[in-house]
Amino acid sequence: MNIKEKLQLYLVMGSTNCEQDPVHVLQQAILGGVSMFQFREKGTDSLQGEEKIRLARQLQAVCREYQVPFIVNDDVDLALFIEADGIHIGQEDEAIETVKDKFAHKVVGVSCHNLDEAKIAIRHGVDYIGVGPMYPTLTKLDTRNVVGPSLIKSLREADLTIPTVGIGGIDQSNARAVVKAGSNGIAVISAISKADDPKLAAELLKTSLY
Ligand code: TZP
Ligand code: MG
Repeated sequence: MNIKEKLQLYLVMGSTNCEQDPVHVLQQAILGGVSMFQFREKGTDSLQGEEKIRLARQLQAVCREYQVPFIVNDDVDLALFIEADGIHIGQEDEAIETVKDKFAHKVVGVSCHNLDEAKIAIRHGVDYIGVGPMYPTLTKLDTRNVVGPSLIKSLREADLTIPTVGIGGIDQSNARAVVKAGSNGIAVISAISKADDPKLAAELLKTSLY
């Protein structure tokens, strides 16, 4: 898998982010150019237990149909149980070492908010890092301070070549700045999940990158 290419347009989403059926949103988004997907089922009213597993499997099936990598956020047990293509963890989640062991031949991504976190993630051999928030966002309430595209620029200036995706408040108007700073792509939630036409939203985001 060429992870740098897959990171170009990374959709992150769970049921609570959607105003339409998540399966429909994902399918349309992939038709519009989404190249990687992360199932992130979080927040009040998020699905639990069997319902969460059922939705995960439905979304995974869509990803398989279009050969889009299906990554699970945080939930190591779910990712292993349904044999996801990988796992994405934050700094407060399970330790990178143990996650790397459990996902030896799968994709492991880690959220980083500064150079030191990025260096540690790289030392542990992660496949990619998510860097953010790029811009203010209302989608995740417990975000760190906005770091902006300049953190990605600093990372590249420090010769960190790890596949990198920016996240947080990214839309058509600011996506290009993230890639220009040296990111391999953008990760979005609301810019696609809340769009009336997720296919068009994905197309416009993709064309806004270069
Ligand atoms: N991590 C940092 S910001 C963020 C996450 C999950 C939320 C991104 O959502 P949006 O709607 O693309 O700003
Ligand atoms: Mg997390």
